[in-house]
Amino acid sequence: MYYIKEYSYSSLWDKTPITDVQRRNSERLIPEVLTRLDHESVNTYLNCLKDGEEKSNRIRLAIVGRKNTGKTCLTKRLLRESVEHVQKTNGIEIHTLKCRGKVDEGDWIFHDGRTYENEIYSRLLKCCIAKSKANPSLDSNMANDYLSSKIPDESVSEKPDNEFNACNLEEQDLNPTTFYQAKEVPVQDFYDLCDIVYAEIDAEDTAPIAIWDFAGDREHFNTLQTFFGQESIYVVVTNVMDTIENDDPEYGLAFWLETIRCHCKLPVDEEYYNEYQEPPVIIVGTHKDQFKGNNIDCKTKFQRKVHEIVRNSQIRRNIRKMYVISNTDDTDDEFDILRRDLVEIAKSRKQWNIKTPARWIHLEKALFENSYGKPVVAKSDIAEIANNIIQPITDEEELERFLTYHNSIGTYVYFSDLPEYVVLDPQWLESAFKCIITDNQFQKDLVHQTEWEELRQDGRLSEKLLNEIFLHQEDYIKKYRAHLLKIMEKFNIIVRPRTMSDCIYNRRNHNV
Ligand SMILES: Nc1nc2c(ncn2[C@@H]2O[C@H](COP(=O)(O)OP(=O)(O)OP(=O)(O)O)[C@@H](O)[C@H]2O)c(=O)[nH]1
Ligand SMILES: [Mg+2]
Repeated sequence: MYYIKEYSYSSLWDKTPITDVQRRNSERLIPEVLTRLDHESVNTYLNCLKDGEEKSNRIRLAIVGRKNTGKTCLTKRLLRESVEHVQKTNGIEIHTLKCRGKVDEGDWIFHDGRTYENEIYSRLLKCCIAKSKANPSLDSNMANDYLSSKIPDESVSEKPDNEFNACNLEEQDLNPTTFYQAKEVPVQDFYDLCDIVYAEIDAEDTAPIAIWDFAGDREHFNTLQTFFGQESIYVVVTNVMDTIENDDPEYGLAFWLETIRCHCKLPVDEEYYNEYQEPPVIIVGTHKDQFKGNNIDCKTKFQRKVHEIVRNSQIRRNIRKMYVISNTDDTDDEFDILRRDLVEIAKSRKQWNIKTPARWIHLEKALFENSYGKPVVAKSDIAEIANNIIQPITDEEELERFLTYHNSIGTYVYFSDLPEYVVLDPQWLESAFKCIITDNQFQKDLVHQTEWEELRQDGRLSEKLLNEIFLHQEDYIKKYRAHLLKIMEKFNIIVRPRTMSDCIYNRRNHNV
């Protein structure tokens, strides 16, 4: 490893637009110790990674309900996007990094083009600010300990590759005394801090909002349940007119509420003591513009009908609020009410303000940088990456907690009982499911007509047909075939009969 001497900072510093940092500093967002970008700044950063914490306030909205009810339109209205030319959703559309909720007032802030990388830097910067404010006089002993632990073993003569050679940085002095006196710090940490100090941060406390817009078609229903979880706030969308006149008992509002209840059931004791049950559910009746009568009438009739539907179900304790809206006619003010309420609901939850280690953000950053866009990574590779970050995570249990937590908030898909792989991109998993569970893909293939017929008629998915389906997939789906099938079995999307080894049954007994 190579190290950078303190005086080298200034030459790098000259190349960067210092005025930006000074401006932010004058706004008192970033403590001076960080903006100096010197030895102490790096130490603050390292201390932050060692024992800093992040308030993990993330709001995840799951927009569900039967098809054509206006889920995508609602998503777009919430995001202040146009509802013209809205297309039927095919699977799930995940909207992240587009908006945040102000913690105090509940108003939403909209971002234009913030990347995942910017977001990670911004989160790290917030942790560093919190850390340096909590501990203005830096603990130099801790910093020295850290630096000593980074001094390379003198017995190792071969120097590893250095990606920063091009910057003409000084090579390390192997004498530990000179090393500390020269106040050297590892070059990577310094570059990390440069990126972080320039990150955008909100002046107020905000929480990122992710919106998952689900397809309402029956064909997608089996696979989409895989993405239901306790952490989401469920927004169940229904057409006001259909609900008031005759809620479809098979696939209408009652069906969706019952699905949420089944998937997200809490242990009995928690249910018993809480007035409200988790997860929160709000019901949004759309197409208010088609109701013949005034708004109050529409609301009253809708609420009465919903009460009737949930009267005998436990789900009534999950329902926090009901709204009637028009995606086409209402002004943005109507949606502002909904936006603020959603932040309020998020704030009322038990998991609001829980803290996670700042080093977890660094691992997220490392996974992003090391996966090169791969949607799936073996858990063993993740363990390796976690072992090699600035503040390594070597404890298997901590890595497990990191992955389980990120599964729960929807960053990655990871199941402890299928621990081989981690899906870094949930949208990829949903696309991969579609290669099997889809209405009309591949069905023109006459070669396997008999197998397709069997699948349509009695849900039998032969190994031969499965091979054919995967043959047409991209390498990244082919490669993880076994893992994909295991996930589908876990969620009963497909069932392998015990008595037959040569076939897999799809649970659905009609078209896939
Ligand atoms: N008049 C009126 N039309 C609406 C309203 N909301 C949605 N629509 C229309 O209903 C149709 C379906 O809207 P989407 O938002 O695509 O419905 P969806 O629930 O996302 O449908 P799937 O993706 O198939 O599940 C579109 O033609 C919209 O323009 C509303 O409040 N009033
Ligand atoms: Mg849609």
